[in-house]
This record gives sequence, structure tokens and C-alpha cells, in this order.
Amino acid sequence: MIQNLYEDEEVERLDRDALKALQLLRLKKTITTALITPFYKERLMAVGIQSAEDIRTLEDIRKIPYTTKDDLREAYPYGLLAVDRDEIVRMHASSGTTGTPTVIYHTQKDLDNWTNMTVRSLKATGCHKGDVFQNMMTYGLFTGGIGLHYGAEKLGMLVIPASSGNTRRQFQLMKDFQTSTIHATPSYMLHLYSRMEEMGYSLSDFNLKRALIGAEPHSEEIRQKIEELFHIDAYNSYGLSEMNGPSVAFECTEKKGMHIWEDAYLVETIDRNSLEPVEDGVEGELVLTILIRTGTPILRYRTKDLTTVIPEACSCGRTSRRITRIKGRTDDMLIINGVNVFPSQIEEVIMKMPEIGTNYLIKVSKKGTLDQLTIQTEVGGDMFTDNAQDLHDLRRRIVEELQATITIKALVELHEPGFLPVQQGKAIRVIDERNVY
Ligand code: ADP
Ligand code: K
Ligand code: ZN
Repeated sequence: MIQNLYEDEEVERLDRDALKALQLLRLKKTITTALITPFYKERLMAVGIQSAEDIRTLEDIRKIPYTTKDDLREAYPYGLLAVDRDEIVRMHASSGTTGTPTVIYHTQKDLDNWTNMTVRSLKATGCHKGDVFQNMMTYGLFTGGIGLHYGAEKLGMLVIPASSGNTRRQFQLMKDFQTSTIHATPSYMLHLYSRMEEMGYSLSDFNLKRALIGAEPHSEEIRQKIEELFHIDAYNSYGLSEMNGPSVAFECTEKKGMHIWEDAYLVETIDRNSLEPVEDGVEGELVLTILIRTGTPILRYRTKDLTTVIPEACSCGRTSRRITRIKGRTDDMLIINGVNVFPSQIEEVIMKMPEIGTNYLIKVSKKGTLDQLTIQTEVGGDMFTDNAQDLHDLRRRIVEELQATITIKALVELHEPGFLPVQQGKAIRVIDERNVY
């Protein structure tokens, strides 16, 4: 039997002109939907777009202002909702630059469309019915875990919704159910390997074929290292919750860049300074418009991710263009073990503690293969105490408060006033020692 490599061969191999015609059709629909939301109604009217009729070509999208994470926060909670509330069957949220998260709503049809994209993505990496899929991404408000779950089921894989962490149990599941496919962050893959022997396992206990790695930046070397350590294929997976989540762009078995599914996403890259569009082949910030969602339409979203659109066609036959692995961010967002964190969120927590002075330092480093977040603070002058119990309580409160806001367990250091260098001019508050890009 010849294995059908494509989920939807007709769409995946559409010639460029037909693909663009499909995009224009879906863009017009998306504009109609966007005009229902209070947020876009105002935005679009302001630039003279009153109906989908005002968009005649794909280039007309350039009349529309970019949408940013801050816009989504301002529209919280319902400013970007385009359907009746009882049409919404799921929501996801991700971190905003400060306390207010950004929230995305999905109708059942939206979820079905997303599932189809994930089936397509999984198939592109060679996944098929009969594979055992152990999903080690976090299930919850984040899209990392649940994002591939339904597609994997629809494809007919046996899905193990293991979620993240609990390395010992991960090994047990991998062995007992002969997992063939892992979905995890690249750093967690390396972490797994580093614990394998001491936990009493060896590669021969497992049946691993491939890993789908994403949610955080990593180099080609890291991919190859994962492949060599586990004797598997590792595929890069890119997504963001504002654009649904995983399966915005996925590598195919050629492993030469990630196909960005252009029937679902309108792709632009822009110069990070002038914000003008750049040509394919030139690095820029990725700007995306989602064409397959009605619950929360988002037009020209600035992902703040730096990448390059690869102009050449892929030898696999799929006509959707590819992007290179993410090269960096144009903002100060940190990605710590796959979780997005803004320094401003950390600052907000620290500044709420009256015992803590105004000077602080955020350090991100590697602890083994995983990321470690360390916050150095100074206990404020008058409040300075060397009572060990008080300090212990204070540290615990900060750790707990941080965990509640950014979901990460940080190491918090309390120091005497004057411990940290006095910041002059533009303060440097973040030291990232990881070198991940
Ligand atoms: P996810 O759960 O898919 O990571 P989030 O919305 O939490 O979704 O985070 C999205 C951000 O994570 C992206 O904007 C990007 O900065 C980063 N990211 C996701 N996948 C990758 C990847 N494969 N390579 C590099 N960065 C990635
Ligand atoms: K992420
Ligand atoms: Zn390809």
C-alpha cells in the first residue's frame, strides 16, 4: 500500500495562483467577521474598510494596521469576540506583558479547522495511524499540550496525554506503551536523555521513531543532538496561541525549514525598524493573519518572532512556503522551558512586596539541560531584617506569587541593600546566559 503523505493533497499541492485565490476568498470572509468585533470595527473603519468589498487583492491587507499583544490585552475580555457567546466552545489564554492575559475563543468549527491543520502537520512528519503519541507538553490554558491532541487522535494515533514533567512516569509510559512519537520542548528532550540511565532505562526499552519539538528556540545543532542521542528524527514545530497554537508551521520529512500552512495563515515579514514588508529571503519579523477562525479573528498580528521566508519550493511537493527556524525576538519576551515570560510581569510581582527595594535582577541560565530562572532582589533599607524566619517567609511569598503569575518556579535570592550594582541610565534588568538562538 502506498502511504498517502498528505492530509489534503489537493490543498497542500495547490499551485501558487490557486492558493492565492483561496487566500483572498478566506481573507474577505475574515474581514467580514472582524468587522463584527468592536475592536476591528473601529480599526477598519478608520482606514476606510467598511466591508470585505474594500479588499480587492491580497496586497490590500497593507491598508490595515498591525495588531499587537497589547491590542489583545486592551480588547480583553470580549473586544475581539466575533460570534455569540454560546457559539464559543473553548478558550485559551497566554501571558500578556503584564497582569492581563490575552484570550482566544474558538467555535466548534474553528477547532475542527485547527485539528485539520494538526493532522496535516503530523502527517508531514510521517506520523500515521498506529503510532503511539506521548504528549509531554503542558495541558491547560496554554495551547502546547491540547493543541496537537485532537489532531493526533483524528489521525488514528494512540494518544498518551502525559503532559509535562514527572520524568520517571514519562519513561514508564514510553516503555509500557512503546511510544513512537514524543511531543516536547527540545530542552525537555535533552533532560529526558540525561535522566534515562539513572532511572534504569536504556534506548532498547523503547520504540522511539520521532520527536516533535517546539515552543522554544533551539539551534540546528540541538536538533541533531536530540536525533543522535535517541536515534530518532526530530522535527521543528512552530505556533503561538494567538494563531491557534501548534501547527502554524511544521517541518516535513525533508527537514529544511517549516511549511507555514498558507491556506490558513496569510504570511508577511516586515523590517523590525521601519515595519515595512521585506522580500522573501530577507530576515524580518513574522506577521500573520489567521484565515480559518471566526471566534476571534486576528489580522496582521506582530508575532515579534524573527525568521526568513524561504522563496524556493520544497522538494516534498507541498506548495506552502517554508520559514527558517526562529532567529530571535524583537521584544524582551523570555521563553523559559517553553513558557513565555515578560520581565514586566516579574517586576509587577516584585514591586508589590513592600519589603523589597526597587533594584532587582532577572537571570536566566541553564541548570543541566533545563532553564533556570533566578531573581536577585534587595530587601529594602528600613525593612531590612536578618530574622531568618521573616526572610524565609518573604522569599516563599515571592516564589509563590511568581508561580501564580508566570507558572514558573523561580529561585529567589534576597540580599542586603547595596548588593546589586546601582543602575545608571537604561537599567539592565535581565541577564540571559543561555545563548539559545
Ligand atoms: P506555544 O505553546 O506553541 O509555544 P505560545 O503562545 O505559548 O505557544 O508561545 C508562542 C511563542 O513561542 C512564539 O511566538 C515563539 O516566540 C515561541 N516558539 C514557539 N514555537 C517555537 C519554535 N519551534 N522555535 C522557536 N520559538 C518558538
Ligand atoms: K512558547
Ligand atoms: Zn516540504
